[in-house]
Amino acid sequence: MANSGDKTGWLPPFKGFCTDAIHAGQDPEQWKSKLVVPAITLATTFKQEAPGEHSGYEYSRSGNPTRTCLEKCVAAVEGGKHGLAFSSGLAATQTIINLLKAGDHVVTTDDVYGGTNRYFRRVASKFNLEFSFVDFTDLGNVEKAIKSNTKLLWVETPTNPTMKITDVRAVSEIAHRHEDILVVVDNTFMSSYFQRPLSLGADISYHSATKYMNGHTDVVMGLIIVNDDELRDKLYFLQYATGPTPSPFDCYMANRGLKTLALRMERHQQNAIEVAKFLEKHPLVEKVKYAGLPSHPQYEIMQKQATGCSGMLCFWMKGNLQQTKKFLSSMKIFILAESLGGFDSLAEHPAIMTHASVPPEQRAQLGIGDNFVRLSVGLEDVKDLIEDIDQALKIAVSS
Ligand code: P1T
Repeated sequence: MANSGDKTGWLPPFKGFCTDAIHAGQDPEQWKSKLVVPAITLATTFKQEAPGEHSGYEYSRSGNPTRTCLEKCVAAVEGGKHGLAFSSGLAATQTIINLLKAGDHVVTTDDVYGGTNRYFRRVASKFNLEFSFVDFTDLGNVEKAIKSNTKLLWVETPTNPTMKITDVRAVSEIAHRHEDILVVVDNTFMSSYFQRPLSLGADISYHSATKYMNGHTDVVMGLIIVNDDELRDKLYFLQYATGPTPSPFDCYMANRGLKTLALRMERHQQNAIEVAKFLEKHPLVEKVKYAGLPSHPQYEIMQKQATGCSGMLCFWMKGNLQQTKKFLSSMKIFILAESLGGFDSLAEHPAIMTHASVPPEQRAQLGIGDNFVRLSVGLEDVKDLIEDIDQALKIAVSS
């Protein structure tokens, strides 16, 4: 992934992943006082020498030095040209959807994050945008769903919460047979470390950086990475014109989180494999889905397009709603909470929590039922995590 060298300092250098995560966009020479870590630039506005003559920064909605450091670093670790940071994942979603116009059609993975589903169905559709929710594991469904007004394919892979995998190369190839269909990949569950959708043919890579990219359960943020200059300019214009920008403090925190992304992801994966294998053998567990194990139905695709797998997994308990609730509230290390991708292990009940807004019939079709649990395996000692799950399962079934 070589690049010819960029004199403006905007393009990332594309060195090794950890080198980029630590150095891209962070050059001390950009600061008068040669700062080794970026300043948190709180100023909302910047002095101009004469009207229209400025340092490159005018007003913090249109650009902020701390945000620039993060955006350069994000572009580098994702192997892309341009990064854009937003005040939440959904703010980034909204900005992408704002590329469209009334009458346009979007084909989306059926099993997307509940908030994405809600935004598509209950907000964006009010503006006469049309959404088709289809199962992308069957490429025939994608081909069939494309119509003359289709302008965007929204791919979440792995999906939240049932961990379905989409073949990003194949879907991009189908979309790009049409002149004007963009492919967006929600890369939240994988992070830039394990999956780089732009290199697989997607047009836009997207993250809820609230999760792995920041990784410390203390920032809500969205990220978009693109290679195409024109697309970057359109997204930047929408960001500037509608205002969903992150605070300089959050940019500082997310930029700092990226420094350890590789180390964190390796450990998330290592722990999750152990937890998934333990659950697979557990007599109180009906089924486990972890995309890094051969038992996953799309394991082969995962092997082709990703270099590893994160800490996300889901399973179906042998039990009813009461027992599943009991399991979740009996854990002592896993915290019962929404969100994922932080250092701390979290567990949740998607049907009641993150995916409550998905229509019940769609939830039932996807398998998001009473006994369905999602885990975000964190960075603790895996032995403790396994013991925690085991004791909670035993309490639950005896309740
Ligand atoms: O929460 P926010 O930063 O706005 O990101 C939305 C979002 C987008 N895409 C995926 C795959 C997500 O998982 C999320 C947020 N998800 C949760 C809060 C959750 O617990 O699943």
